[in-house]
Amino acid sequence: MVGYAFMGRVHSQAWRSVGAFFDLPVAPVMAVLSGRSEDRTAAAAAQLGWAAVENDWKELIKRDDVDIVDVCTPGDSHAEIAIAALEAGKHVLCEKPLANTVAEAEAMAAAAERAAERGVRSMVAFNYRRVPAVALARRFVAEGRLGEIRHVRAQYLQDWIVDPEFPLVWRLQRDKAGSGALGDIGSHIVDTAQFVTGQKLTGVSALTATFIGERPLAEESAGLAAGAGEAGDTGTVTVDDAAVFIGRLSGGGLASFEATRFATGRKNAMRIEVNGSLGSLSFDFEAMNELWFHDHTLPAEEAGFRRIYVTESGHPYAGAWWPPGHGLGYEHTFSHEVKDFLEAIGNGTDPEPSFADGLRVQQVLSAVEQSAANESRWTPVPQ
Ligand code: SOE
Repeated sequence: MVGYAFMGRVHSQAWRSVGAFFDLPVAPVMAVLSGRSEDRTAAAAAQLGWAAVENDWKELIKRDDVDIVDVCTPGDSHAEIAIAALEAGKHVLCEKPLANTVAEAEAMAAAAERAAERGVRSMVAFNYRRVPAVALARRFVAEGRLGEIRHVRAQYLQDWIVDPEFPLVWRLQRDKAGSGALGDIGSHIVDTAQFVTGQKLTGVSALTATFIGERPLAEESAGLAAGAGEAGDTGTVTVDDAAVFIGRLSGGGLASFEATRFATGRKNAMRIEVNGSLGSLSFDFEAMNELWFHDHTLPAEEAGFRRIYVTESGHPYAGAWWPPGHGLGYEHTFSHEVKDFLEAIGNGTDPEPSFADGLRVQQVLSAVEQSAANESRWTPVPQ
């Protein structure tokens, strides 16, 4: 694994526990953790359960005891690390968004395609696909239970940077993160909308805003929280704080998206509602074990949204954990992600979402930025 901050910690938890809950064709061994700072990487490896440490990721991908590279760094290094690892014959799991630019994502998707010919697998870590309720939503749509999809309403609402004194962490710097709320959390709802409906976005019209332009400088951040810089020093926020956009789906339906870190009171409200000719689905990550379903084929007197508590053994992923009714949390989505990845490696299949899927999300993000820079002009997404 490269990187050990928030994503590195939650991925470590997944690698550590997945084998205890799922029957896997291959067993993960947590071999090496890589990070630039010698002390901090050693401390993280000891805490998270990695056997060895490399301070240069290039050394990590040379090692014979490494078969899989898990990229948990900020977006500015995804392309270089992932491509080098694939070329070295290592399977790659890469954090989202896949890259900071479409050009990087294209290079990564091309490297993944070349590697796949040699049986080397790659996957981008859109973990919310692996929330049991989201996977169940996908199942309902695929089974035709919703009929024709007319609307998708997707939101990702957080509030962790409302305070103007919150420091300029890497997620607020374009050179490191690529974009702001758009890439960090908007990418999740674009992927989730495309995954649940099985359709692609064909074009968008967008608005973005940066509400707080200057922030105190941060110490190097270990996740979302960060220490303050020298008193009084500030730096410029170079990304969006919020993005709102509409889009058309390949099946003809209409979609709307809102990604913001300024929705006071909303902590991790990743929400999606889908309306079809035969029914509707609604999900909110803040109640992640629930999926709401309206069956429009029922008599009007009986129909209405009802809550499905997605903890039954027949529900996606749920049966591997606790008896029905004992819900799951954020970390489980990552266990499901590495489980699916290891199964694909063991069974010799290509896992999803692929780097090509990651590239398609990147193309949507880029279209959103272009539209927002051109007074919301309608911007097609390359298909
Ligand atoms: C921060 O906005 C963040 O940690 C994202 O980077 C993650 O992808 C999301 O799961 C939670 O929020």
